[in-house]
Amino acid sequence: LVASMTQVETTYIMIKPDGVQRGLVGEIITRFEKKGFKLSGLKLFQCPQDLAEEHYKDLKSKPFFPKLIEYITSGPVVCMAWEGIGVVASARKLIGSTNPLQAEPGTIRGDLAVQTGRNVVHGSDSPENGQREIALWFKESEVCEWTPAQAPWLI
Ligand code: FUP
Repeated sequence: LVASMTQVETTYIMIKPDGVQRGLVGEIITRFEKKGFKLSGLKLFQCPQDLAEEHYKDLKSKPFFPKLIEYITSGPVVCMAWEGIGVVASARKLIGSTNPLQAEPGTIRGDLAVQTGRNVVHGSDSPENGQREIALWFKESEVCEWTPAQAPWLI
């Protein structure tokens, strides 16, 4: 009943360079697939400086901003768009707290990371930011509209 009151949304999820370097791509994608969300965009991508700065523009005044940009541009990231009922908030739960030492076991950061500055994955914090970030990281032609060829158990 709660789910039926919740909107189908899209969120931007990104496996950060440490997640790629550590070979965690499959593990992280699997968690979103198993939960029941639908992948609608996916690419490995070397992020340029200006895109990293635009993505994190709200954090521009923070002391850690230069290090954050250096980290995000340090190697390829995996850009993903995921769709589903309440996916924005649910993905944040699957990901866990920003500081991996405070993230609950069972979450991606709780299971796989130890440092805030190396927290392996990003997830949009609102449906509006989900739309903004997908438009920022993907060309329109890179996002697929498709229907799973099975009974719609999840939506
Ligand atoms: P989150 O939404 O969990 O990704 O967290 P924020 O938007 O608050 O922060 C974005 C990124 O900035 C984090 F993933 C890591 C980095 N960060 C730091 O490096 N130091 C901090 O104190 C806070 C955030």
